[in-house]
Amino acid sequence: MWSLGAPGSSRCRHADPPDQLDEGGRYTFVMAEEKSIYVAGHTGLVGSAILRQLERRGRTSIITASHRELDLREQASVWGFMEQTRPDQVIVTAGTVGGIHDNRSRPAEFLYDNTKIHANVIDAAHRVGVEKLLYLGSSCIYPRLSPQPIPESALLTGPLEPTNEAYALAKIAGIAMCDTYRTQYGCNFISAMPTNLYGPYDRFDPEFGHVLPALLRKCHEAAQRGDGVVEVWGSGRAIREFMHVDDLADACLFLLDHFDEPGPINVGTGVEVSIAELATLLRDLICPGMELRFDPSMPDGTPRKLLDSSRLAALGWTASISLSEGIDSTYRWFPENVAS
Ligand code: GFB
Repeated sequence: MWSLGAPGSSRCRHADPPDQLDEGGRYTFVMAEEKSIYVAGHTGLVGSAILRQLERRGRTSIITASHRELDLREQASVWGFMEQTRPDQVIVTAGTVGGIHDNRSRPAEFLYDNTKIHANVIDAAHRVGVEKLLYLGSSCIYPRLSPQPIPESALLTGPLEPTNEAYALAKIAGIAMCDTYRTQYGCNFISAMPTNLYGPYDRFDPEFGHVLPALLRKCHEAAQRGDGVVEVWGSGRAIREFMHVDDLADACLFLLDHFDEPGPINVGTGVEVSIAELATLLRDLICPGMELRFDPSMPDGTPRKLLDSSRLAALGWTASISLSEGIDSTYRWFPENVAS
């Protein structure tokens, strides 16, 4: 069955604390109906971080469904689920995701799964009258050679990066769905474009994960083996901007409250590093002294990808977790939760 509420609780409403006196000098309670929220993709890197943020803020009316309970690619199942649960708000984090090698190995699945999931969830949200929906895209929606930092206005102004074109096309279709449902039906559906993410519940897979979790694992295994070499793909010159997923989750809840416009809004840190610098940071923390060996037969992907997040900053939100802090806490989380 679907899960309606925080673990162990049923879907519930809560009251604000006493905040005024009645005529007889007694406190009265102003009942504030808590909005229910469906987090699509709650077991993944982003979805699980959003659940943690919601719970931290005392939200209890949280709706989730595991992949086994609900295949979001199945339209009828998604309609049935939305009819039954009728959330007030939805955050769409679900999808087929992976690093550069996974993207170029399974482009058909990346395009098919993601277009179906996004279309089904967004359309069903409209049908049951969801008040607010936040759709999460990716910085790879922008053209390969965008101006840096990349403004939201760069969307659809040039060719995409070939290694993640299928994923980017699905994500662009998701943004267009939010915008067309807003135009035609008046839905308050918004889209946020996060930069490269990392943190707990990432995919720490050396072959199919994104660079940060993949290299973290490779460094960890090199330290355990003690053989002295960590393989780094590409030239090491590609430049990326990394954000800890807890910062992204905080930004998502901020946007739910403060952003109501069409088109994407960027969510980045403004700080960029080369892949060689990232590999060095990880090596020095996890397996100091070991050799980083670059493999130029693997692709670099987009040469540089730094988001212009000034619109978000103007609304009042900026990231707070530095890359070294974020890597440190992720590596403290990793051994108990993944490596074992
Ligand atoms: O994170 P990543 O896989 O994806 O790779 P993108 C980033 C850079 O790290 C590339 C290099 O230049 C890789 O060649 N790299 C070095 C490695 N060593 C490794 C390694 O061991 N594993 C991996 N994966 N990379 C993604 C898209 O692009 O961006 C996704 O593929 C998504 O779809 C995400 O949009 C935001 O940053 O190139």
